[in-house]
Formats: sequence, structure tokens, C-alpha cells
Amino acid sequence: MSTSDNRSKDRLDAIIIGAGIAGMYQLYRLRELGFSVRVFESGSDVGGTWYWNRYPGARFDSESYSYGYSFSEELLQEWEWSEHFAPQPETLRYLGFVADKFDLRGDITFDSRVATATFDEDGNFWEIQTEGGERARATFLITAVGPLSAPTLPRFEGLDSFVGESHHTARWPHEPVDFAGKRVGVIGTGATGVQVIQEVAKTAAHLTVFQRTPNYCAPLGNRPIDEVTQKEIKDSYPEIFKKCRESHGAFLHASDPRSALEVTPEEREAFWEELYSQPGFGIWIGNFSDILIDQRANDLVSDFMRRKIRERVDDPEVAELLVPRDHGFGTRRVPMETRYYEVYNQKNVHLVDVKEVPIERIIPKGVKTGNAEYELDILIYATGFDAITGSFDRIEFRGEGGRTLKEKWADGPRTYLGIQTVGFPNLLTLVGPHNAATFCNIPRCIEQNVEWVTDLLRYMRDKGHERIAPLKASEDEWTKHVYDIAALSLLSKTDSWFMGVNQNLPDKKRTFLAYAGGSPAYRQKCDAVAANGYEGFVLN
Ligand code: NA7
Repeated sequence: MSTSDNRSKDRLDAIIIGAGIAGMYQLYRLRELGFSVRVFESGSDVGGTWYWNRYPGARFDSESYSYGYSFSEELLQEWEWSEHFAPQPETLRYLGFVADKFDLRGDITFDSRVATATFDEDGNFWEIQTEGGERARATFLITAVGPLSAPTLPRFEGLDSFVGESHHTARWPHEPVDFAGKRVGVIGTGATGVQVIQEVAKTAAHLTVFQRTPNYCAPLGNRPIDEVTQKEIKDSYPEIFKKCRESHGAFLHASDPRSALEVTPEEREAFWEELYSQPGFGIWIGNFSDILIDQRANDLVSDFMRRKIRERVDDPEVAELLVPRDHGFGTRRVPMETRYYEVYNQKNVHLVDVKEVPIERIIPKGVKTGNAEYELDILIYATGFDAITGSFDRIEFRGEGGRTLKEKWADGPRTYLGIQTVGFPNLLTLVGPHNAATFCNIPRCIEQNVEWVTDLLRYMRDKGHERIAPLKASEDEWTKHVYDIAALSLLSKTDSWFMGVNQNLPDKKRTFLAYAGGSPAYRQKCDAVAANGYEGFVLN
């Protein structure tokens, strides 16, 4: 590596793709090791997800103080979150503050999307080329491309014919979009759609929501952080992060060890009422231990959530459209909301069921369904992402024998620990498929990923190793384990982005893309692998 040889002029120790939360922290850690590193980032500044997703209403569903970086005590004490669930502009400011504090931007090339990455087998290095034609080489290539960063648009005809303003939520303009006096349409009612709908409904003259699949949404319970709480938070960071480390998804909400079936109906109801009124993901993550495993337990909690929707929506017909029937509560990502259901009691909001009568095409003046035309001034696509593998597929990774990663993962990803894949030596995938970070309060798992990779690279340098690749047997075993664990969960029985299901991507295989074994088990496994000299990998 650069410290021990003289080829560093044209070859870095590491290239990182992406300057979001993972890429920024990986840069910080590798610089600390004395590595030569360059980050390539397609955006014009740091922030990743929080750089791109500027749509109105975008905010955390994780408690702010459980989401920020934990590695610097000074940073923890300096930064003040203003709300329990901070809005996107504040998060972007925070990430800019981190970049300034640790002087990160100098090692990041912005406005630079990596197009290809090719492994040179003889030279044992990766060469990347950006869309702008810039090339760079490094011994290690670390991806920090984000699990939800390749937005997808519907495959409707006439997409470009719309004469009004249209935006995908993940490609929102930097200038504010004014909805006052406008007829606005939103397609999509996932976690993003729900956030944007409740915001647009406040000012739009008329809002039409095109809903295909209703989701079970739960109250976020956001509020400002007062001075006393601010101090309490700053004093209790070690406990906050300990709690996150010990919980399944690294959230502040740990699941209740009881079964939903072992308590009385009255106890169950009281517990669910309590969770429903509490802030954050408690109702999803802090629920009875079997709601995502046992169909009977899931049916009960789904009924509870359906009742809540019916209680909150005035028009019973509209309420029925909002009630999910084709999947159980929590088996898809639970959108968090603030008076979302009450939006449908407003006179300026109209819900259109596009499962019953699908959208046929986009027309110059708006949206045409099978039985109506909707005239719009602004059309918002909250239509999601090519999840988890999509951000990899956008880059042509060529490994040993010239094989592409896209070809290798065509039937679903195969990895060891969600960190490496056979045939692509020295490629390390932070928050990659089948990595616990994909189903997690993500910065907590990012820190685990980054620290593990940093320890690995330090170990390799100390031992004089320059190449790492997983054994095929380790990859087979991990991939089987990922699917075995997923099969126990009701998540794998439901179509969602966790399962790689996106109807706008008909060729994408239905396979579990995340890791459902939980972050404590994943951390333990990674630690054991490291303690055993990186068991399952070949280092030389
Ligand atoms: P999601 O959760 O994938 O939601 C996308 C939404 O868009 C969902 O309601 C889709 O309906 C809808 N959609 C997509 N394509 C169409 C077409 N062609 N017609 C009608 N409706 C469509 O993405 P989000 O951005 O909301 O959330 C992604 C994650 O980001 C989220 O989980 C958070 O972790 C952050 P469908 O359900 O497919 O019927």
C-alpha cells in the first residue's frame, strides 16, 4: 500500500463510491489509517440519500439522536437535533457539518458518477471510469452506493408528454416547488408517498392521490426537542447507542419477548394502543416477538391497524380503499405519518384506486386511467427504487474473467456477509445485499460495516496481504443462511422492495435482498470471522 511501495502516484489504496453516510465515514477511517483514498460522488455535495431526497415532508423515521454518527464524542456534543425526527434539510446540514468538521470534501470528487469498475487480475487493482471519462486505480474498491438510490419511474406510455411540472421524489429540485393554487397528483403511497402527500395536502388547491397498494401507516409522534431533553440526550448517548446495539434492527425499540397469542385480548389491545400512541417505530419493531413470524399473531395486529384506519377516515368508502388486505402489518416497510389518514377528510384531496382501474398512460394534461382523466399542474412520482441491487447494476463492475456483477447476481445476490462476492476480489460492499445494514437503523449498521472493513484493511496491511476474496463455500453458506432466515419471516411471503419486487422492473428476480437475522447476530458473526483470522476469506 502507499506507505510501502512507490506505485502510489498512479494507484490509490482505496476508492470509495458514494459520499453518503457510509462513504463519508469510510473515508474518515481510512484516512486515519494513513491510506490514500478518493471518493467519487455523483451529487454536487455530501449526503447521499439526504442529498437527493429533498421532497417536501422528507424526514427521519428513526429518532434523530439514534441516527447520527456515534464515533465522535465531540460531534455528539456539538450537534443539536431540533426535532425527535429531524426533517431532511436539517439532516443534510448535519452531514455538511460533519464534512466540514473532519475536512472530508478535499478527498471527494463531486458531480462524478462511476460508470465502470474493472478488476485487473495481474496488477491486483480496480480501475474505475466515471461518466465524465476520469479514470482512477486503487487496490481496494469500496462501494457506499446506498440501498435505495436508483429511483424507478412507472413504465407508462406518454411519460414525457406531460406539459406540467413532474418530479420523482428522489430527484427533487433544489429550488422549492410551490403547490399553492395548483392541481397536484402523487403516484405512490409507500413511505415516501405518505410523507409527501401529507405535506402537499396542506397547500395544494387540489391533490389527487393515485394509490395501487394501501400500506399500514403508523403515527410518527414527532415533536421539537426542548432544552431539558437536549441535555438529557447529550448525557445519555452511551445508553442510546448501547440500546441500539442490542436491538434487532439497531433502533431504540426492542421487540417484546412475549407472543401476541399468549396474552389476553385486553392486554393485547392495551399494549397496541400504547405502541400506537408512542413516537417512532415501536409498533413495528417493538411489538410482540411473533407478529412478523406467526400468521395468527400477524392477523391480530393487522386487524388492530385496520380498525385504526377506519376510525380516522370519515368516509367509510374512502377508508376501505385505504385498508390493506393483501398483506399483513409490518411485512412491508411501515410508512410513518403525521395526520396522513386525516388528509383524506379534506375537501381538496381525492383518492384514486389504481389497482381497480389502472393508470393507462400519462397525457399532456395529466393522468389517464381506464375510466377517467385527471388534469394536473404538477405530477409527483413517489414510485420507489430499484432496491439494494439497483445501485450496483448501474455500474458495470467487471471481476475475474471479465464477468459482470450484474450477470453474477441476475438470479439474486450471492455474497459472504453481504461484504464480498466470489469473482470480485478486493471489492467490499458497505450496506450491500444480504448485509444486515439493509434492514437496520442504517447509520448504526453503517458504522459496524465501516469499522469492520477498516479493521480488515489494517490487518491486511500489517500482514502484508494485498488481496482478499471469499471462499465459494463461505458464500454458499451465507447465502443459504440469508434465505433460511428470511423463510422464517412473513416478510418473505409479501411482495415489497425487501423481496426485490417492483412492478416497474418486471425482469428483477423475486429474492430476499436484505438480511433478517438482526444486527446483533450479524455483528457477532462478523466479529467471530475477524477473530478467526478472517475465516471464510482467502487473503494473500
Ligand atoms: P416504495 O415503498 O417502493 O413505494 C413505491 C410506491 O409507488 C408504492 O406505493 C407503489 O405501489 C407505487 N408505484 C410504483 N409504481 C407504480 C405504478 N406504475 N403505478 C402505481 N403505483 C406505483 O418506495 P418509497 O420511496 O415510498 O420508499 C422506499 C424506502 O425509502 C422506504 O421504505 C424507506 O425506507 C425510505 P405498489 O406498492 O407497488 O403497488
